[in-house]
Amino acid sequence: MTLWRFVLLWCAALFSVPSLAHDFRLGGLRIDHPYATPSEAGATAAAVYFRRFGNTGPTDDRLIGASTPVAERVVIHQSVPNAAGLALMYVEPAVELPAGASPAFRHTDPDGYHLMLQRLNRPLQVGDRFSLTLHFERAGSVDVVVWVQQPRRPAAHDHSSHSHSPRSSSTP
Ligand SMILES: [Cu+2]
Repeated sequence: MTLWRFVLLWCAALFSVPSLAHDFRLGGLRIDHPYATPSEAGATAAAVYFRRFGNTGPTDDRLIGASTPVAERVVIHQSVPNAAGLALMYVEPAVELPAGASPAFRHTDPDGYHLMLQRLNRPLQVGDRFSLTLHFERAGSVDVVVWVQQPRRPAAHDHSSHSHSPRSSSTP
């Protein structure tokens, strides 16, 4: 191997591999690249997403909650687009994770889930990282690290005027 080629490979390893993504496992549960969008000025809420969130194991499970030091409360939200194309948010008690399932959890999924951080202790800025503990009914809990990023594509739903409607009181 020439020195030049060695240097090129070394640079590629240094700049391309780390820091593009991160992922976590708990048994058969896979949590790929937890990320949050930066909080808007004055906002007290922010949303956490996952690039991929799935159950690759043989046992059904459910995500039943989460907690983080950066917010007072974390709730599970599902957005459901209505006929007018507006995403309505619903609070869900859990995310079902039957064996083999990988529910939509990206910010671009119009009908996906996200974790809503409520009453933030501090604003979330691009480049921040914070810990989040996910609680599963069977597998127990796992700590993940959430990266705060400005996504290239906007979120499928807007959190600046976020209402937390229970599913039973959805507007027609
Ligand atoms: Cu939400």
